[in-house]
Amino acid sequence: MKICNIESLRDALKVYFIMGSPNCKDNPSKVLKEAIEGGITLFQFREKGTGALTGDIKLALAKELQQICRENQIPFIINDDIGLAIALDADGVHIGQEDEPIEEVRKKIGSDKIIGVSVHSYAEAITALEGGADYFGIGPVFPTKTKEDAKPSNGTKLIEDLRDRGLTIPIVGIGGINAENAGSVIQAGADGVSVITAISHAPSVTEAAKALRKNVFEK
Ligand code: TZP
Ligand code: MG
Repeated sequence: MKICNIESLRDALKVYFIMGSPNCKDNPSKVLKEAIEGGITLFQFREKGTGALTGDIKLALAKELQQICRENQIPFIINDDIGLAIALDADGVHIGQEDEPIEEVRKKIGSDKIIGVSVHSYAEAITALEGGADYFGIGPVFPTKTKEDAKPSNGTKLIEDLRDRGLTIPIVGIGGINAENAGSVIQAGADGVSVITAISHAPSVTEAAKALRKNVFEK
């Protein structure tokens, strides 16, 4: 689904579901369909961690999940793997500080694609902004066990700081976010919340997505 302007991107980021096969207790396609039924607004394919698929099997899963997103008009973003994003004509990529510089990524994927960047400081935010980032991912807001090399959690401080300094770029919080604490992330100035386990490990994926959505939209 093509996102044409900053306000439609801001809306699409509200209930941002991230996963790959290592995060799923059930078949990833089933999990994604259930999450869509619960009202997620964007999906990021992040095939990382113990047991992550590679090569052709990763490609096949990415295609399958992208097709589900297409059928439901959900933007499909790929974590880190720029080559895969180009091969699949994904809607965008999400990169971290350890990935290729944003200027290089932009050259490769083109001006009409979304680039999200993980930032952990004001300085990183400015560099990403100058490089043409479309949105920031900020976290871990709360403690998380999902990302092996995650930095210590830092609450909503940086989100508030960037807003206080006048940055209007779309922002999503990440890390340990669930339906109970999502409202505080939005109140701090984020446009949306991105979650892995709060949805993928929930007893009911659909209900978890619904609860998250409710708390984001109510703030
Ligand atoms: N980046 C910072 S924290 C994190 C990532 C990818 C993991 C978020 O996972 P969860 O399960 O929602 O805490
Ligand atoms: Mg990365």
